[in-house]
Amino acid sequence: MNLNFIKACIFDLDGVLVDTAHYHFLAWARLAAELGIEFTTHDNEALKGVSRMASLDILLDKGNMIVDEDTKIKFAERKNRWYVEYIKRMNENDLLPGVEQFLNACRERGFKLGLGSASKNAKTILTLTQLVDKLDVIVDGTCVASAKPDPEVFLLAAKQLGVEPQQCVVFEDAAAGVEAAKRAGMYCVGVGNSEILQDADLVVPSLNAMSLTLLDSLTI
Ligand code: B16
Ligand code: MG
Repeated sequence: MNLNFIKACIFDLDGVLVDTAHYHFLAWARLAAELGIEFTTHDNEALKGVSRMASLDILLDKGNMIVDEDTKIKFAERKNRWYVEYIKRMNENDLLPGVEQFLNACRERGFKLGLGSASKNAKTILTLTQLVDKLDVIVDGTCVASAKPDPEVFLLAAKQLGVEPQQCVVFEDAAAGVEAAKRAGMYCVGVGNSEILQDADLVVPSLNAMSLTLLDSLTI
């Protein structure tokens, strides 16, 4: 069976459409340094696609730190203030390679297009990079109760797009996101490192390597 069943593409934001993963890392590393916790780019992999509070839990665990809820909220707010400061100057030139071309090709093919992101800053980023009008629905961290790897964000995007989960392809850069897509019953293209994204149905290094011809040639 080929992938002719596809009616919609759902894109993760950080690491797939834009390189905000780097700014998340800078902000978490700054908080970690303040707290005296060692934090490397390798540690950062576990935070990708994971919600802000879950990311903080992972960081505090790494430092063997136990703090109360109020302190956690203050830490998360501090990290977010730095992150928002870093992303302020983003514009359409910050889209990752191949994004515009692939979105346009999907649109011409008649696919519905959605966002499925854990970020609560997604609308700000989409506005700065002028992507808002290119998407039919935007489902982000402000719309769901359970974060990735829970499939809620992708199932809600499919529902809002008016398609069945089995008719969707998800593009994801994080292991937690791949798990969420597979649990949603969707075809998943991993974007990035094939070792980290080994549960995806297909892995490409970036959307630059993605085309409708490639999608058409796939079989499951
Ligand atoms: P925020 P995605 C995720 O976005 C990021 O990958 C993850 O690193 C971040 O912690 C999460 O959003 C929450 O982001 O702090 O902006 O609400 O990859 O699902 O688009
Ligand atoms: Mg991501």
